[in-house]
Amino acid sequence: MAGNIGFCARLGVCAAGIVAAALWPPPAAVEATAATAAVRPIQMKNFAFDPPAITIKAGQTLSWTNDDVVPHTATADGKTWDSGQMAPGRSYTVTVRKPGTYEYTCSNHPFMRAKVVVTN
Ligand SMILES: [Cu+2]
Repeated sequence: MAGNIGFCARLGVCAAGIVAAALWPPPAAVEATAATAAVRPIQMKNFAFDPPAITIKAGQTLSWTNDDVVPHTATADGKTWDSGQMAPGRSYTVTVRKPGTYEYTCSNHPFMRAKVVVTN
């Protein structure tokens, strides 16, 4: 193995190559992990969105989860998306394909405001 490590150090990418080879063909769980990596979580907690501003790439998916004890919504200005009422524990996902800046709020609590920036 020592020889392998030296070889890897010279190549720089060898470790990843070995892992990829060991997992080929990839088990279903690995594919699921890769898919969920495109999902960016946003928490609704203590009457706030966390993070209050998030930057994603076009085509990524936002996933809000209500971790509060009252219903919230994730409602974009202009209704680009609207989760409707989300009871505690519920989630809502949106895949945003168009770059731009999207501000959104909770329609129950207008002081809850946050922003999504979608880049190419
Ligand atoms: Cu709310």
